[in-house]
Amino acid sequence: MTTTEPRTDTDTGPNGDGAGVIGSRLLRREDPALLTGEGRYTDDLQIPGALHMALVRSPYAHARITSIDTSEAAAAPGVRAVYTAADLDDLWANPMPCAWPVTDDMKNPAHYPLAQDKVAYVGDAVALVLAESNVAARDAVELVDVDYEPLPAVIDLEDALSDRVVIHEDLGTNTSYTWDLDLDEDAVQAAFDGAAHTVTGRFVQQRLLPMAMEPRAVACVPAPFGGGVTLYSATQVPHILKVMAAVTTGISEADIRVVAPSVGGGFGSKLNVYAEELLALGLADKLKVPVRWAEERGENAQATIHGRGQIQEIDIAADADGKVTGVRVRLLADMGAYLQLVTPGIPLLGAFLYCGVYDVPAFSFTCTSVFTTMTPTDAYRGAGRPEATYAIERGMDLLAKEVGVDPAEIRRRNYITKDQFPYTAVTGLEYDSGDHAGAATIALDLAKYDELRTEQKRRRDAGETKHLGIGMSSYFEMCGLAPSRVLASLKYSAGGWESATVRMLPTGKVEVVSGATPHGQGHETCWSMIVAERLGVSPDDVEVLHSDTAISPHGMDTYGSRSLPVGGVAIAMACDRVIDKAKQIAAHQLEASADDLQFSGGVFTVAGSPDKEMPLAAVAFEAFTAHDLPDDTEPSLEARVTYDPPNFSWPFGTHVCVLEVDEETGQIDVLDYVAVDDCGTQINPMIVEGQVHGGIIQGLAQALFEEAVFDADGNPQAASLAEYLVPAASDVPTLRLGHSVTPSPTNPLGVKGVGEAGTIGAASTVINAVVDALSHLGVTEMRMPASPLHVWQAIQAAKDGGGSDSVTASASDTVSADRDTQSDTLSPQTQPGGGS
Ligand code: MCN
Repeated sequence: MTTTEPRTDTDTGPNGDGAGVIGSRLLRREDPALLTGEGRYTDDLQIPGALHMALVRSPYAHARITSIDTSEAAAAPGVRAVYTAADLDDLWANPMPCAWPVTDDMKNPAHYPLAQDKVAYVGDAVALVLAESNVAARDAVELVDVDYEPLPAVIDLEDALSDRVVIHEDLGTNTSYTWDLDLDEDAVQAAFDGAAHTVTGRFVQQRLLPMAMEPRAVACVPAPFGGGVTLYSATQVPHILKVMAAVTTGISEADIRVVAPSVGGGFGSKLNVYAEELLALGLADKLKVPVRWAEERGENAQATIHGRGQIQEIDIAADADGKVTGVRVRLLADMGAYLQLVTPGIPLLGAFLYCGVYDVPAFSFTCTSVFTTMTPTDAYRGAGRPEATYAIERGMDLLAKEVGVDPAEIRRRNYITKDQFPYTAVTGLEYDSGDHAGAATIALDLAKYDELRTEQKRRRDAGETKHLGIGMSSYFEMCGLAPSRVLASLKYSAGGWESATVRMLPTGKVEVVSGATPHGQGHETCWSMIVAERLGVSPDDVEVLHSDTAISPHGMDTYGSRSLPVGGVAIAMACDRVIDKAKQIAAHQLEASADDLQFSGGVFTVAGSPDKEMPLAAVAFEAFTAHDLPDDTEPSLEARVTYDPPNFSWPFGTHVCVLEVDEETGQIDVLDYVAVDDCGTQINPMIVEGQVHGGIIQGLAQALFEEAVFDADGNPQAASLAEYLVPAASDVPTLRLGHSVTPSPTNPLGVKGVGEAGTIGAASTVINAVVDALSHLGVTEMRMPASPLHVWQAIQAAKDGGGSDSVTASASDTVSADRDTQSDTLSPQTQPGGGS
């Protein structure tokens, strides 16, 4: 099925008997509570007697701690205790976890929740206060007297690589690892030797601040009489957190219960194990008193992980027709000061996508990662894949220019064709299904591409100074983040499976326990729809339980757009097992052979005996009373499935952005944005569209607005929402969505994930449009964010004859913005759309 127009909300809903629920636009059952302020977030929990924790954070990017005097803070009103690292040695069985040692010789500095002798970024915690109120704790932080011996900051990746200043002296170097995709380098060399065309791009993925609506929060409550500790956290990963907290603190895993109450977004940043979680847990357990902490927005900017942070170099070789024959990629990745949970693995997640959606026969990839004196980086929506897509999609535009064909045409010549699927890529991964040319055609038609090119020419011929730019990108998402064996080959420490239990209750209602952990994605709605469709019940009769390790003990949580293609599929499989067992019970009750039973609309019927039928609800009641079950049948009707998928799933699509650039001011106006995404079978198209909307805005934000700027001393320059420009609704265009549906052949629902798709496609689409708008002026590159100042600088450089390459972002551009850049970043009114 292919739709060329955005869907409307008038599509049919569920028909009441289960069939047709999947694919309907059921309103999200989560929303009434969230929209009326009834969400129960960690910081909303009423916990009598809890002590409030506040952290003393380093104002230096790099310094030796020479002394800490806590006496004045300890004597302040309401303060119960002040601790430094030395006071808390006995809380830790191990340093903070990094679960992705990507190479055997990867360098990983010991990282403890409080810095011991040195600080390595602004915001690194050196001491903590426990007090009777949050205000008392935060006031007392000001009274802790820390003496530092400042050391030089390292904020430029190439400077870091040179080891001019070694941040973790015991490691002897700032390089954490070099990782290669071990492919046929000779084939790559041959491709470049024989190429009719080659292009090279050098791109900077600036650091971004994840800005969830709810900052992080944690509350730890010890049970009386030694019954363990409950750790409430605004986390995406309660199950992973539980294991890692046990490993770090040495508290028995059986004594830790982790609950993620309502979580106000995460975008990857809450896929982590943070110092504050471990400190609150360790102290609550030690002192036998509840301990809580809630992050302030400024702390969010400093102490929650940052996203992106890479310098990319990509070379593309092509034959005379522009058919790509080889791709070579070199990455320099910014780890920040320490390795957090999956920091080192993020560039690897992109490694497999630098050939994009194209049929590329030769590929090489190498990544070197370095420590810097900035906040650690880690997963941020897309995690490696938006970066990879950016490089290849900017590269394809460069190639189009080099070959002298339209950007849409160069892509058409290179797409993996529909009949090549399943397609084994040069990396060895198998792409399940796709129709890239089809998605591109829908997108270009929706955008009215040919008419836009005519209008662009008209403006140029007329000498107008508001230039029209048309950009496109095609992408793969690579989601699911499984199977476990592939993760093992990448040295990821965990598996890629997901767990689900489906339980029929005596009244015919259904209880589902999911290991996935929603934080805005609408899982409760979608899981109820899958169960309704499978079991023939109403979605309203399905209760979904999740995000509490006492209720859902098994799980791998939510990230990597995995919840549906892994967790949702596990639910469907568990439903099927419930039906299998129910069939035996129904056959017994109906005195028929199970082979003669059919199940449809929630009712078992006997072939050839129209009067014999038994609803699933009645079977559930029989399974509960157990008065008359077949021999050797256990009472109860439930099934648990742990599903480890055989492959990643490969959603894909094409985005088109149309914008106007004012040559005189550098101001950009986005006029139109079209996205065609294909995530296989859509469980709930309205939720899919919401995911795509949010994802696109995050990619567009990277392209036009956001940058975590640091000065030369490593001081963050954009640490609040007044300085860090998250786009407001008024800054973004209406998004026009189309879609195609190419089911995945590797799972019974035919689904692929969608949570990151929008972000993966958007930044390159927007920047391609900006460069396209200005290409006739000689602009060939544009650093992100394409703020009015950066755009204006690129135009001036091109006019001066230097080509815009002279203002192409370099490592130092990203991390040590000069005064002009800073003031640009700091002035909302200079931003596209006026900022907000
Ligand atoms: N869905 C569907 N049909 C499909 C694909 C997905 O109906 N073919 C639905 C799913 O059932 C689910 C939602 O779309 O309700 C997203 O599904 P999926 O792609 O499996 O992604 P996850 O649920 O695993 O969510 C993770 C993904 C990631 S990695 C980030 S980052 C992200 C995102 O989701 N962060 C988010 N979306 C977010 N949305 C909100 N509101 N907040 C965040 O922090």
